[in-house]
Parts: sequence; structure tokens; C-alpha cells
Amino acid sequence: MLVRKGRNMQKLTVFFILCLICSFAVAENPIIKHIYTADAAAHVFNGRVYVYTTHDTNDANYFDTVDWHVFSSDNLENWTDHGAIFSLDDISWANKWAWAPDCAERDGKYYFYYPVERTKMGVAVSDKPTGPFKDAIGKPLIDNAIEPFAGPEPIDPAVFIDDDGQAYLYFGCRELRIVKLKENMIERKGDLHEVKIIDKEGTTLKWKDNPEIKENIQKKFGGDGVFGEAPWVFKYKGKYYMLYSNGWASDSTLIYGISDDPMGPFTYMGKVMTPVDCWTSHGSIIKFREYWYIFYHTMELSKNNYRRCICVDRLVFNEDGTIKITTPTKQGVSLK
Ligand code: FUB
Repeated sequence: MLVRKGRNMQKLTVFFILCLICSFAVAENPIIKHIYTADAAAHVFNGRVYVYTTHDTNDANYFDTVDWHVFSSDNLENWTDHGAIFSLDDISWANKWAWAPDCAERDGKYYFYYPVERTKMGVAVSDKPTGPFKDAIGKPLIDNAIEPFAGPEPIDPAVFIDDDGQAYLYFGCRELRIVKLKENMIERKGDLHEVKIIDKEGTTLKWKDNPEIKENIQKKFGGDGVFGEAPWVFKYKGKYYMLYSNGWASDSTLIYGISDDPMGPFTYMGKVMTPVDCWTSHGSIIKFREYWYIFYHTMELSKNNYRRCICVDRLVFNEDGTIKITTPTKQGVSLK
């Protein structure tokens, strides 16, 4: 009898220890491990987080990507892969390089913006955030062969919808562009414009390669705050914040600027993250429930710059509205 009681006590203890471990369980970076993913564009749609990504292939030795995936979660720990929501096979006018996408919602429809071939961008539409998406216009929305002002590489679309309902499409590589979208989200409204990034003295920061400087990206490409790629715009306390990458080198990372106007100019404010072990920096920022989060990618799973993996960490603002520099964590975030 005594022996049985002892065993029951032991079982109960083990059970309580397991419960304790589970209640302390936290998410872990990278958040997606079964496939390679990059360029996380996170959104909260109907109270759930959706992350739209480039899908790096298993044997990639370049950004030779063919489709895009979306992942969703209601706790930032358990993620559902909704599969390939759109692919090059769904586009009649493009054959290669399915790069960093974004998605926006208007009146219950979801609009998926995507760059292809480093020269063009399109828009697809679905009734659900998880697709499947269909090419909405059967041709590019932006094409630098027709419109050289779109810049040398019109990639990395990012859509921001302001409180008054106006949608803005940002994009570019080394040169940042913007165009307003019509209410229908699939047509442009007005001309393309340059978005300027300025330093605190008001000087415009332009990309310029200085081949003599090998190491320091800030000096090599035109000074602190110069625009590389990966724009992402959000609003915080009435100001417009632009997250972007300052280029490609061991010291490159995600940085940001602030503006009073979504059209810019954005004043360069500093780093958002310390550099990660990856040649590209591309991320997004959202508010989910009471906290802010930054999504980004590393190459931790593969140690290969073309086989990346997305991560998430908390983002913290200082009292004055500046952003505290995030150091990427292994444990990620948990809502518990
Ligand atoms: O994923 C391909 C390209 O790498 C993206 O378009 C860039 O932002 C960089 O992350």
C-alpha cells in the first residue's frame, strides 16, 4: 500500500514538473524551420498574424525562388504554413525570381504585391488572406522597361494604408519610389515619386558606391542611413516610420527614418537591429495586441545566404518615439 502511494506521489510530481515546463515554454527563433523563408511581411488581419514570405529553395545558390508562402498564428509561437499561395506558374508575364512580397486588405479582399525578375511588380487578389491568389491585372503594375524612373530594381513592394484610407505603394533597391493606389488597390493613382531620406541636417542621402572602402557599409555606400532595399512603413503616435535595409555587407542591418508625411522625406534615425549573420536584411514591424514586434530573417539554419529563415522579436520604443535597438534573440517571443 505504502509503495503504491509512493509511486502515485512520484507520478504526480513528474506531472507537475511537466506542467511547469509547459507553462514556461517559449517560442524559438527561427519561427519556421521546415522550409527556408525570407523577407517576412507581417500583418494582423481579423486578430490573427499573417506573415507573407519569399520561399527560398532547399538547394538555392541564388535567389532563384519560384513561389511565396504565408504563415499564420494567434500566439506568435505556433505557426500554420498555408502553403504556396501564389507562384510564377500563376503569372503569364514573368518566369523567374519570386522575391519579397507584401499583402494588404481592403473591404474583405486581400491584395498581394510581388516583384519578379528584378524589373517588374504585379498584384494578385484573393477573398482570403491565405489565398489562393489570382493575378489581378494580367500585366505588371510597375515595369522599369516601360518606365525607367521606376529605378534600377523595382523590387520589395510594401503597401501602407493611412487612416484616411489612402494606400501607398513603396518599392525599390538603392533608389526608393512611391506611388498612390486607387481605392480598388490594383491601379495606380498619379505619378511615381522619389522618396527622399535625409539626415538630421536635411542633406539627402544618396546611394553611391565608393569601391575604395571595403568593410564599412555606412561609409562605403554614401553614409549613415542610405537606402538599400526592403522598405516597410507603419504609423506610431501620428508619425510615419520607415524600416529599411542599408545594404549588403557584414555590418548591414535594418535601420529607420521618421516623417510627418507618408510621401517623405524620412529623416534617418538610426539602427533598428544589430546586424545578423546574413547578407540581406529585410523585415517588418507590427503591433499585435498590446506589444510591437519586428520580423526579420537570418541564415542560421543553413549558414547559406540564399537559404534564409524568418524570426520575430519584441520591438520597444523609447519615450521620445525613437526605437530601442533590438538584439536578435534565440528564444523569440511568447504571449504567455
Ligand atoms: O529575397 C530576394 C531579395 O533578397 C529581396 O527582394 C531582398 O529584399 C532581399 O532580402
